[in-house]
Amino acid sequence: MRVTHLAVAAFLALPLAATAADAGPGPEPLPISLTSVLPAVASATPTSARFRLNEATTIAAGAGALPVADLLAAAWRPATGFPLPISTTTDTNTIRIGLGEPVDSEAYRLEITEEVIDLRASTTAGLVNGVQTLRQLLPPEIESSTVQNRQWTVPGGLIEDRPRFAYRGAMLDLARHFHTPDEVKRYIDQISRFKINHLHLHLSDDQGWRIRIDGWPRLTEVGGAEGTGVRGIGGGYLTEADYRDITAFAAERNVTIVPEIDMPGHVNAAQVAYPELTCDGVAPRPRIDIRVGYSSLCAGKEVTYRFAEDVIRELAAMTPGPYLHIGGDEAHSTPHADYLTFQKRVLPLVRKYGKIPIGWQEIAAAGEPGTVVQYWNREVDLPEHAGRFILSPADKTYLDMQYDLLTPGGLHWAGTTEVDDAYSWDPGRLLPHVPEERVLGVEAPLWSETLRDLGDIEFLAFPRLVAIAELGWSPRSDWDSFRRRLGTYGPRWTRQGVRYYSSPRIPWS
Ligand code: TNX
Repeated sequence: MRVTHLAVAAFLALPLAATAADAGPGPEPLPISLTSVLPAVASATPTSARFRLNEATTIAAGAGALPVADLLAAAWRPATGFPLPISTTTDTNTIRIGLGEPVDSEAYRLEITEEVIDLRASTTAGLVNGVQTLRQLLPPEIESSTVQNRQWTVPGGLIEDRPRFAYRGAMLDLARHFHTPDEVKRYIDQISRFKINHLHLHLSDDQGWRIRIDGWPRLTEVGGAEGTGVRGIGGGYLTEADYRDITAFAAERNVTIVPEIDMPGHVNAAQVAYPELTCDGVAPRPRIDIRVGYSSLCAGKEVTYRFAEDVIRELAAMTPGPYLHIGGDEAHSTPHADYLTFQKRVLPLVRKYGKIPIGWQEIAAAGEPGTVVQYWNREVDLPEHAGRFILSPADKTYLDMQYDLLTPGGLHWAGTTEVDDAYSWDPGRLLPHVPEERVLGVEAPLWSETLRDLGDIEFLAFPRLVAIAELGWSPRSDWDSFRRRLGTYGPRWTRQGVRYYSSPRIPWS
């Protein structure tokens, strides 16, 4: 579904002011080619060859490539109606998928001739990346769930591609509003198409606790009950089985789940469930408003560290990925000395259970080596020595910022963010004292204070998340090229029923 700016303005009966960037119809959308892929590929050499997909096309999967072959077949069978059997023998009229050459762990090489499509990578992650590229080389009708009567032609040539940054992330806040496992999976499927390879799940906050912890069952019995969440609409939680199902679904798409438990602030829901986690032992009232900075764990009580260790141990045990995020943001009611005491004890616990700690930028003050720092706000102090970074500048990457003051949903405390704002920055140069080598990558967080359903998520994420994906993946950025390529993606979202924001800055086809 396409929700236009005009429709919103008409609904509000407001005049729609034209801005300079809206001017004119803009450039023509591009035809599908090796250079129309999102995010832009590192190198493409088109030829005039065409591979024609038909009834007899097969997929030949080499050793270890079967799950990736399945992913491609499942994506292409519904709209083509072709059987696309998966075999191990190679022939002509075949899509060959195999582990081999390109050495960079996420790189791939995709060659398309009249006779074969040949996809190679040294890891399954690289193969998944290649499949996501290949999917964009068939027309938008390929996204239909029913058979489309048409020719299926893949443009020929060679793509050699690899990422600029290893970490390309999205974040979804399940605490302010719970999103069901099916919604989370649908989001994973959508983001993985743009080679986003991490999904950070914000699992706890003042308004709710969304992951079952066996040793502390009231966290979800109380903190995940009906009536939790902003305005009391958005209860629910993930069981361990739900969480494992989500991580497995994500892994098939080369997406690593990064779980976050926010501490020592943003803990009101935990304290409602377990009043011993407050300094005075008195249960606070449940909160359904959107204020921040009022709750804190008690750095001087031993139960605090038993709680933190139990949660970290259980969460680490269910998480296959290397990272565990422990929040650390906006702890305005934690005295600074207590904040440092707390983090110096808790960050090593993440290591003890085999994970690399990540924290919001405030955590850099703890000076704990090996902690990945997630930058989000230029108003918050950042010590120069801090190690590796994930970049989430709020005024560029926060998907919950409104596009403009007329678009529905979202907040605007960091300003409004149109698609070109999200695209116009360089992760290698954002922080003057942080050279590109220390940037692990980028992440686009989506906070859920104003979100209800999947449509709300999609409207704020798309198309801006694609801008962040391209900054994270592609070797260089080019707004004019990006907006033209993005314009051709609209019909794909429409076919999938994705509710995207039809930005006036983009020449949609
Ligand atoms: C800031 S960013 C927060 C969140 C809010 C968000 C709303 C950060 C580390 N903390 O608690 O949900 O703004 O945009």
